[in-house]
Amino acid sequence: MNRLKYFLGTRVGFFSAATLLFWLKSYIAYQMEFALGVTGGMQELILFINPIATTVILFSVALYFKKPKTAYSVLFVVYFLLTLLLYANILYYREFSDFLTMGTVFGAGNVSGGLFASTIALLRLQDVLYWLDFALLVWAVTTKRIPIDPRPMKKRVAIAATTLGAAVFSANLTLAESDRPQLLTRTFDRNYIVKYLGLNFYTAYDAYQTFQNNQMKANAEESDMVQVLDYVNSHYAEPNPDMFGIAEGRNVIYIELESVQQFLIDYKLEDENGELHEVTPFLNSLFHDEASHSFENFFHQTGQGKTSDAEMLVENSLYGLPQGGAFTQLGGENTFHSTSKILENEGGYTSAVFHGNVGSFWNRTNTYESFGIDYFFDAQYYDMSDGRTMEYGLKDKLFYQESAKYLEQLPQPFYTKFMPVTHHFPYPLDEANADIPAANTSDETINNFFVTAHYMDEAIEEFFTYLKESGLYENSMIVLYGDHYGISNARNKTLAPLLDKDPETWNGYDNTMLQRVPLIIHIPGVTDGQVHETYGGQTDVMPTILHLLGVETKDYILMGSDLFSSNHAEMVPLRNGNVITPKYTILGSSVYDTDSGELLEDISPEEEAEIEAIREEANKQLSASDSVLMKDLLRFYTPEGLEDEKEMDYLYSEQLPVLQNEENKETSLIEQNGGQSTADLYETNAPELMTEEELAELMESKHSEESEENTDTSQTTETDTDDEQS
Ligand code: GP9
Ligand code: MN
Repeated sequence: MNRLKYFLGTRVGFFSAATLLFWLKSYIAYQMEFALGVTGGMQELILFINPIATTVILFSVALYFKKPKTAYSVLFVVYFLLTLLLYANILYYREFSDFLTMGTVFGAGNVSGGLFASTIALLRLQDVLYWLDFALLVWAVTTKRIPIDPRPMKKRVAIAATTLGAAVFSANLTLAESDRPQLLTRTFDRNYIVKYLGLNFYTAYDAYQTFQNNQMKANAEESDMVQVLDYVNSHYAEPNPDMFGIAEGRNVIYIELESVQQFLIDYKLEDENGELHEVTPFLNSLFHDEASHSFENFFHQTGQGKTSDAEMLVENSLYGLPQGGAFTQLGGENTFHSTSKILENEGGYTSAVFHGNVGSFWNRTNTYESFGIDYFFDAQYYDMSDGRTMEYGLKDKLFYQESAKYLEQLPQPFYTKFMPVTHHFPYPLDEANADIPAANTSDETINNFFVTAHYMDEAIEEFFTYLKESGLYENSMIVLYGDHYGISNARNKTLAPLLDKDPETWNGYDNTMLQRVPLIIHIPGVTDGQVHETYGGQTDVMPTILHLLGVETKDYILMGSDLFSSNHAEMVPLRNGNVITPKYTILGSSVYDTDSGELLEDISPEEEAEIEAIREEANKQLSASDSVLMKDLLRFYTPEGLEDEKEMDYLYSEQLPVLQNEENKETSLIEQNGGQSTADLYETNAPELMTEEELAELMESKHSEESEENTDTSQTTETDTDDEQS
């Protein structure tokens, strides 16, 4: 005991103890918090030793300081910063199953608003343990339980410690390279870097890569565009003559289905009494409507940019970046050939986005300007007062309702996008708005997911009713798409039983299949709509929609192709490099049969060649897209349709006066309506707009429904109806 105390009282001793503590803490976090996919003894060993090298190197910095107090303080600062890095990654990983990148961190200033609320939901009591060691060390030293070693440190001891760290690192790297060749040169998965070389190394490497990206843009040349053009031309799919132009001249209304996955379509949630609740009845009816072309094998292709990646994919047919958000990293600076610009130039469209959250979120204000979006109605245009908002912004029913007064002002034809936010992690909903019971799993996020999805569905139905009442409906094409998963992979095993799947056998294939999101192209008046089995992804939306509007796409730099074209390639690359075709689901080196979900083990040489060709094609597409964005290549290429592009001269504030001055303002709904607003045609049952008595009545009826459900289900509902009426 005395010996230990003596040892800890020396600088080397204290330094070693700190290293040991931080090493163990990192290892515990690896095991408890991250799904690193460790297989085999070698990987286990590498994982165990990988925190040592960087910890020793970084802590050794403290040893170079001669003054005792400074040396200990520097050690504490380094210890604190590394703990902060670890803990921030733990929180981020809990929701995103991924590590922080420079992109996400530096984008964080822009991604303000709701993130704070989400973070709170990710905190756990046991997290105190991640800070306990640090607190203990500081306490021991400040209370002199461990004395500060006053003897000056020899420089060669410090050098020896750094060298030791470096030696351990090269051993670590050698082991890693032998297990996973070209670890650092290939496009990798962030999980791999952490698994093999640790979180600290990963962070430094990521910073280095970010720096390189910046260099890349500076060095790009016009000739880089030639390669991209070659790929795009080879990939182009002619429009289907039966579909080309069927929606020509119509208004376009996009509705982003926040966090909606395809499994919600037609899903019925069973409550405790065995009663079934249709979660999204309106979307279901729309999905199967004769006026809808719907896609059941449609995948999101987003990366870390989530909703904003989906916007990039759908409106520019370009992928988000391999790391970070494209909106936040380059949305403000790059040149884009977006759908809004093309439609403005080729069809005289006015474009607008409606979103009940701050415009700085995902750097939207700047990015939309680059996209040439004429109007952006963000939080400043809505009543965001207490009780009307949730984590990420205005509640859906209020959002659509309040949007009507802006929508009717837009000159037609317009190209618009509505982005509701209520159905977003962590899916909190006030009782007054909850119309179906929550699911009953061990995970609150999953349970409430269904409740907010139902609310989102009701809100969309109300919006449709308004579109019909106001007369906008008949002359519009309404496109609904899921932006990305709402239940993260980390939660899927808990979700599995609700999908009649076995959590025990749940694997990467199952996770991938859950990346399906709905795509519904609703064209009022069409009667031969159907549910298409065609495989596609978000890159395919832009060429599909432009062709429906009668706009040729040959000259545009699009990564996807028209879903209705007979030449459409049914190959869906995901952002992480995995690929799905109707035949194969290729996840890294594992290949599954897409239909049966079976892992293919005896692959013939012919099949191998076929699979390799798919991989290559997907890679080509992703790198073509990456080079367009990272090198900002569209600045070197102006397609014919975009020659007379207009410059925007204002930034989304004071938009109403600008709207009043539009040259073609007589085409707006309100003008067509003789200056009479249609906003009061909007009907909503949003509880936030009820009188106190109405609200009390609503709550009472909810409670009586609940208690009825919990007691005898055979009771008639007549008494309840009476109660409602009284
Ligand atoms: C917030 C909304 C949500 O404005 O777009 O973004 P997400 O977290 O889903 O990317
Ligand atoms: Mn989203």
